[in-house]
Amino acid sequence: MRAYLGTYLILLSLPVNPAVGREAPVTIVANDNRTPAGSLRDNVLTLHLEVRDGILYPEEDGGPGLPALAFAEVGRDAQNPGPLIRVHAGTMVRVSVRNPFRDSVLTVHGLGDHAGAPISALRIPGGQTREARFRASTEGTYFYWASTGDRNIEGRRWFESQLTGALVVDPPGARQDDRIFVIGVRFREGDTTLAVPRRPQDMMVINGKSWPHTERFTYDQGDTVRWRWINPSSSAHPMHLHGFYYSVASKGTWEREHTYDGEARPLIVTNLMLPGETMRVSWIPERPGNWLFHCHFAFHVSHHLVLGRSESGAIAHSATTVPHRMAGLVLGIHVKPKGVSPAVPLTSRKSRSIRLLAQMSPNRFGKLTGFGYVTQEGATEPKRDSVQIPGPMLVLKRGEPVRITVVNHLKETTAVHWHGIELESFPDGVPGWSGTPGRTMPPIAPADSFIAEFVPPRAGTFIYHTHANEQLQMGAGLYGTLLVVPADKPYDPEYDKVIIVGGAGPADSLPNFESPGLVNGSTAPPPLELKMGKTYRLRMININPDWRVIFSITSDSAMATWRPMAMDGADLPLSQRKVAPAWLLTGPGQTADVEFTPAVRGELRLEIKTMIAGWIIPMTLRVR
Ligand SMILES: [Cu+2]
Repeated sequence: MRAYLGTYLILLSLPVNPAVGREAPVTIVANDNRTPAGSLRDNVLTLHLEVRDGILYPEEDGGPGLPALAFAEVGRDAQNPGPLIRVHAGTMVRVSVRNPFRDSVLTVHGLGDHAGAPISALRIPGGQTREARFRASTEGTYFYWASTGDRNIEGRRWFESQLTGALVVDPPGARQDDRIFVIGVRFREGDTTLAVPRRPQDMMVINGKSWPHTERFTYDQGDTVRWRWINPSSSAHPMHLHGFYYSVASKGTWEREHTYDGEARPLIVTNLMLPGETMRVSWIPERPGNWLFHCHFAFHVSHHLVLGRSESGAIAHSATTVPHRMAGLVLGIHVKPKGVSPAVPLTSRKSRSIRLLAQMSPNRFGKLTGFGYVTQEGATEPKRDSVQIPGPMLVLKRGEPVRITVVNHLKETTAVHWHGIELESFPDGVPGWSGTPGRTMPPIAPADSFIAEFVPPRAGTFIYHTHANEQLQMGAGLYGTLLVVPADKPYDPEYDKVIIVGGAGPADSLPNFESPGLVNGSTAPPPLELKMGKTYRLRMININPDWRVIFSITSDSAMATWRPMAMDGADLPLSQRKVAPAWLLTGPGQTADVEFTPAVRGELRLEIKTMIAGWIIPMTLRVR
């Protein structure tokens, strides 16, 4: 690995003499995965691939560039993601791969049939070509990927991080009218010991492009949208859709796939895609306007991913200098009106009014400022530095119109997203984006306010949170529980127990740009008093900016059980409400309701901990 890296660095930093047999870096073009590579004759796909040194252009074509390796079809441009392999089931596939690097072995994974047996890797010595031959028997969403150093998917960092391409096997004769998205992540640490110090530069792309340069999609209201998503990157990504639920038809990896049929298909607004995972989804844009599909890790949609920053490397938060903007893993969607949106049955003609203030509280996290919401009751405004972290729980009634006035008492612009609520585009909360042509939601300026009006159509556990400068604002406390209850079943604190996990400070000011965790606003939440034999509804929310979080309940001797009831605010079908071990992995932007009935007196441990090494916050369940 070291020998290879050394060669590679020299290659990129010096003019290359063609006489040594290696070529200068080429332009790597973004691949929208619409055109299958290779040639198909007599049910045989023939494809010749090679790996090249190149430069990625995640923003404008010809804009700031980053060196990386990429796959190319011989005789064509190098692409990121690599050339698309897409065939109907039953097709014979012959793929050759050339390794141009004399001093390293290239290992290519995933070029094989997906019937269940492990796919053997293609090991290609330096300067040589090898061929994989297989019949693609099993339909699904897969990918191929390569390493020059026998690294696994999570171990591929910067130079070989984009050595990946989609491999899709369609049912025989099926239309290919869906779209395929490959997520790319390239991490590169800074190095201050170099003669010319290098700043850290991370890149995150969808089909080779970073927001706002990702492809824009226009759909007709009511049409079904079909997507395949592939995450061959070294990171997890909780992928969140604004305004609508999506249905997951399959989940898989580069090697195999699991399909869900009928009501077993998860209906969710966020799916946590782990490194190496794939999914096939569909959704119906029922309401017109502008919407987003994006990763819910704050860093993965942050200004850190904008290339070509100022020479000082300074990153500003204040609206008076460089305003925050999104970058990275964001897709923009326009839905054209076509007919009428389905109306929510009203349970009340009158709007409920809420006044929600976004405020700051100095020295809330050590010397760092906390941001938080507070509601105004009556005519007197709360004190300017009074905040609640998490924000006050907003309890709305299904079918009752609500009119929420958001007042900005911060020193920078903000906006509130009503996460999981099926609402109109304008109040959805993405500043400068939400809305329809001619009526776009503005950022809420300091001292200004914005009125969000909607009718929640579904009872469940939702979230409200800032959708501006999330690393700072959400990490520092601008999030809260949004509970929608049926008109005839009010919130019952004796039954409904909310466990909300948020950030513990502004991520940009913390080590690794990571905000640790708080559970119900605390690192040491008080015990929950429960009665033996009584059934409770635990409403678990992960709205931490950075961490995958596991919720579990254990006694001294064993893991407890619970009954899953809802995901992301949508009730599970009866067939899915089966008693299961009390263990749940969540990504930011996910909520889960379970019913829990303590069977014996004593103490149980509800543990909230990060999936990878990070932090643990236990909560005692005291059963009497
Ligand atoms: Cu992400």
